[in-house]
Amino acid sequence: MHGAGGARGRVEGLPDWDRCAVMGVVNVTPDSFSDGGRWFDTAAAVKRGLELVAQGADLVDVGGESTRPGASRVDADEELRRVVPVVRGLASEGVTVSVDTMRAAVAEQAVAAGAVLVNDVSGGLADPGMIPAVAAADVPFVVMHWRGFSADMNSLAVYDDVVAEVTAELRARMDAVIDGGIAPERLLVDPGLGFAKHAEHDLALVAHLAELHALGRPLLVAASRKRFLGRVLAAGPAAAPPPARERDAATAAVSAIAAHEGAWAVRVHEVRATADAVRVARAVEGAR
Ligand code: PMM
Repeated sequence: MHGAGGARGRVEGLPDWDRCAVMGVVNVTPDSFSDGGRWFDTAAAVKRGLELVAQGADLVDVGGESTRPGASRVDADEELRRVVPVVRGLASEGVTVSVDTMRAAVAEQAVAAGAVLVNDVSGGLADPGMIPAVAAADVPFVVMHWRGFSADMNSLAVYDDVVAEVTAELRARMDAVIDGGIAPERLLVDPGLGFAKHAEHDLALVAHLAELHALGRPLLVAASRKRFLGRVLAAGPAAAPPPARERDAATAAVSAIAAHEGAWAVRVHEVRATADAVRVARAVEGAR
């Protein structure tokens, strides 16, 4: 029941898929670095979410604010307008929906509309109302490693030992979130690839995913189309990276690694190849 690196674990309040789960991404934003603009409309976003499920997504993560490095923040009303109808539309079709937001009000309304998981890239740091809101709603919560908003996260990418520091900072956030009233059984942890991290930091974290199992909670890994994959795929250190849309095969490679290392879920924009990758990892695990 586990990969090479340790237990996948269970999250109270979410289904158990007996393999690494696939979280498909629907960004309802005009500016997301990887798929922005294409789904910036409720009906199109719901259709996209259903397509991802048909391709093998186990859950769909709906977000209305770009966290691309350098991005400025969207206002709360606009985020609500983008996210809530899409959550409602997908939940009403029976989809397991998570909401990707740093705002308590968005989390609350998304849960009321049917979301069953709150994915806050700031781990509750961006909005002091978030932890009480999630505790009151009694839904699972993603604690992601985060050091600051997108506008200044590149300057925060300073580490002596990225794996040790991310683990320690995640542990501190978990403690704070549990002190704030969210049940430990409802927590997921996420190393936050690309958030206040350069390519070498992201690669080190992927290389040492199993060490994050020391945190004792299921692991979510979101490498999809990120800059570090662009760097890996570029022809040389000075060469331009391929555009985000050309990083899906590389994303699926990370999905296989993460599943093999016991990740609970991988979060991806294009589901098909990752759905295969997690099934291969499961079959290999079964053959041990
Ligand atoms: N990355 C992005 C958005 N949401 N959520 C979690 N839990 N972990 C991540 O690494 C993460 C996230 C940014 O990527 P996108 O703009 O491509 O969705």
